[in-house]
Amino acid sequence: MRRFHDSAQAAHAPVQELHNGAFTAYAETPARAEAILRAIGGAEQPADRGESPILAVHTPAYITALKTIPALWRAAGRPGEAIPYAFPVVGRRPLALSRVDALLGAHSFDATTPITPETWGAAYANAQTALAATHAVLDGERAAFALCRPPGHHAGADYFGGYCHLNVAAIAAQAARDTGVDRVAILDIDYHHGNGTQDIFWTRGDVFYASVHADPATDYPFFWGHADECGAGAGEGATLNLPLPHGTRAEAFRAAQARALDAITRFAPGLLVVSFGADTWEGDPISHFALTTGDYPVLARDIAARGWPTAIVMEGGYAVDALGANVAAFLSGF
Ligand code: SP5
Ligand code: ZN
Repeated sequence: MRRFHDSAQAAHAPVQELHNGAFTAYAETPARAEAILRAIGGAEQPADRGESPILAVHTPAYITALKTIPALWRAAGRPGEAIPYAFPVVGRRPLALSRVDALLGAHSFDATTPITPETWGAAYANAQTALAATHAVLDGERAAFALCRPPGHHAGADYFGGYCHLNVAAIAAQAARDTGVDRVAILDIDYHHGNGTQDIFWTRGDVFYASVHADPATDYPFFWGHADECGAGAGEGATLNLPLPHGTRAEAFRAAQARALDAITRFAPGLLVVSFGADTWEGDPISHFALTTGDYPVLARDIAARGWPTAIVMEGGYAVDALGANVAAFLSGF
């Protein structure tokens, strides 16, 4: 399988995150990608397809914010990484404020995702990696892997959060649409619900979003991913959420994934994007499912058996010592 990664993605490397009321070591590290790269035996450098496929998903104001926040943060006299702390809760007027803290809050939904001077460049390279895998599939590969890092599925059209800045799965899906694929499906099997992906395609009937994830009643991102969220307008019925409880093992996860695949089969996509997170693994330090390394080829074979051209983008997975083996196991199923 062709696989893609750009070493420029490693430049985004925050040192700390706000977690349970205190700062702890940042879980989403460049070492994650290094471990995966070792296990899969390297990757191709992606071509540079420019900003337009990114702007097909994200708003210009948001992209400008990602680029300018680090300098504004410095200009405000702050050391270290830019971290939002005040948010315009639902229903506030959309004020065009320029104070860096207002800009941070207006373009994020949590305080766990620091912005550094290197973030934009790394996020840009990350998007190119997702696009490279997508175009490989559009050009005839049966499946291709984008070693994305940072992850993407928590990022919306105009907001970051959950370690994500650019929604690589959405950028991949939109690129396929813009290349003439009529219907694209996204299967999200990261431990967490992909709130950003859901939001981006919420009112669209041309991109189906199905997610198997930890119940947001107990788990981040809490405010999205409940079973009754099905899309709206032209997108009604094109979002499917399958929340599962702590302790979920392979049998229940596989059954939920089969439900998602059955719904995607009815949708009949021309291309599938898989948001793959290995944070469903039993030893993940921030998650509570119980999949084993040996379960990943089984899940992957169930997906591959449906026969859709498939672009796989990397999302979460924080047990760095096991991450390479888990990703290699999943890819082996294709
Ligand atoms: C893509 C993805 O998997 N994002 C996950 C975001 C989860 N954020 C909430 C949990 C934060 C846990 N932080 C642990 C810090 C350890 N030092
Ligand atoms: Zn996750």
